[in-house]
Amino acid sequence: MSKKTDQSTKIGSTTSYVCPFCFTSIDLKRIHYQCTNVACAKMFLRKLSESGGKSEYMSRNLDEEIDIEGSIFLGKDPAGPSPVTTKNHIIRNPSGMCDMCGRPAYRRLCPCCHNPIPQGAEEEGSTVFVVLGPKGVGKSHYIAVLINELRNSFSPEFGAIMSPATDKTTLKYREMYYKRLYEEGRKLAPTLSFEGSKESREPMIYYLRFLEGEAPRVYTLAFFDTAGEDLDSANKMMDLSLNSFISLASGIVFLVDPLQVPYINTRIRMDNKPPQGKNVADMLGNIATIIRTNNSLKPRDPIDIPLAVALTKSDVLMKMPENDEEDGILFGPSSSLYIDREKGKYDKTNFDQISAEIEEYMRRAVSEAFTQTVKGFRDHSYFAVSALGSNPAGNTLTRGISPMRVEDPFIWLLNRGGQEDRV
Ligand SMILES: Nc1nc2c(ncn2[C@@H]2O[C@H](COP(=O)(O)OP(=O)(O)OP(=O)(O)O)[C@@H](O)[C@H]2O)c(=O)[nH]1
Ligand SMILES: [Mg+2]
Ligand SMILES: [Zn+2]
Ligand SMILES: [Zn+2]
Repeated sequence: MSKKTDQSTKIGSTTSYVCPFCFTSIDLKRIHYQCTNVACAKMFLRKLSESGGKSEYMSRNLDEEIDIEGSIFLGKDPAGPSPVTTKNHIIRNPSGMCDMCGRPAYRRLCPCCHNPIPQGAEEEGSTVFVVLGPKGVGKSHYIAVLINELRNSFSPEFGAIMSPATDKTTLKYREMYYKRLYEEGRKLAPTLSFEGSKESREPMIYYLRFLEGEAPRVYTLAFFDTAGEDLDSANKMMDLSLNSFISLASGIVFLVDPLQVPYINTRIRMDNKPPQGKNVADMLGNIATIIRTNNSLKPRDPIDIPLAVALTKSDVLMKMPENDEEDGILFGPSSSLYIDREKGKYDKTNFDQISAEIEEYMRRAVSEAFTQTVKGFRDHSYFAVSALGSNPAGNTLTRGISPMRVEDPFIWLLNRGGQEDRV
């Protein structure tokens, strides 16, 4: 798992690093720093006021300087009433020496958004996973449940520890996902469009530390939840600058909702059936076009970003058929989905078996055009997951949350790049 794909080797090599917060590819030799000595911000502000006049860094508080880059990143006016401020002096000099106390500063910041750059960025780069798919496919529930599973089930299984990178991630996950789903037992609301909420642009970032082996490895994982309507057309994705994070991703999870697929929708018998959705081949085609444009590839060139295609809500496909028509779209008892993966390792055989079955299923039920578009991604695999484990009736999750195989695409993505059996 320590080896990256071609794509991420390029972006995670010794001097360039993709900031998982703002998706800028930055040169690690030209970054900003922050001094942990709180006397330095005070000294900086005192010097500014002694030299007379007003400075763009002076806030209302005498011990806090204005973080101009951080303010702009969060859509706040640095000269306005509520800019982002900090008690820790920011050093915009790539030497990393504090211009106040003269000592080296160890806290490294992205020069664009002033979020932290972790230790190990040189070696491991950042691993940005984006979860994409049309409206209502189940992206938010999948991300919410995946994070919980990775922390509480995957990590102990694989000898890892997953921790949030910043307090904002802790807060965002808790307030926007965990509380509602796991404490209140309610479904999540549809995600707001990027257009409206700039704060939603920030992904949730976690550090995943593998403790076993000769050298501990640390991965920076960014989970990015998009609103389905923002992915409707290539133009819209460009307008909202979604193209940069998609094109710089180390892995894409593309979700397909079986209930929105016309062939399945018309045959399945169930309550609370959602309406049929748009053509998923078109949406994945748009994503492929955006990546090729952004990464200067020709229209038929293979894409190097690994693609995991996952069928969501598979709980609804794992019931007893009520008639022959249903029988043709459900996963019977001989399905490979019922075979457990071997724990604590990358079970390639199990994943290959599932991938072959789901690919054939999608070719039949979705379209040949879809499986062809998937082939445009050099490294791809198919999965079937369920975040909730059952179909919710109404807004409350009366049957609780019992996820199925949510971690599979993630285990596969972590094992891209040639070295198998790493997690
Ligand atoms: N049966 C079943 N239904 C699910 C599952 N996950 C989500 N759903 C249903 O699908 C609906 C949409 O899920 P979301 O996670 O909000 O979908 P989304 O892709 O984030 O949608 P947007 O944010 O609007 O783009 C939910 O309200 C649930 O009713 C699952 O694992 N099983
Ligand atoms: Mg959502
Ligand atoms: Zn940044
Ligand atoms: Zn200092």
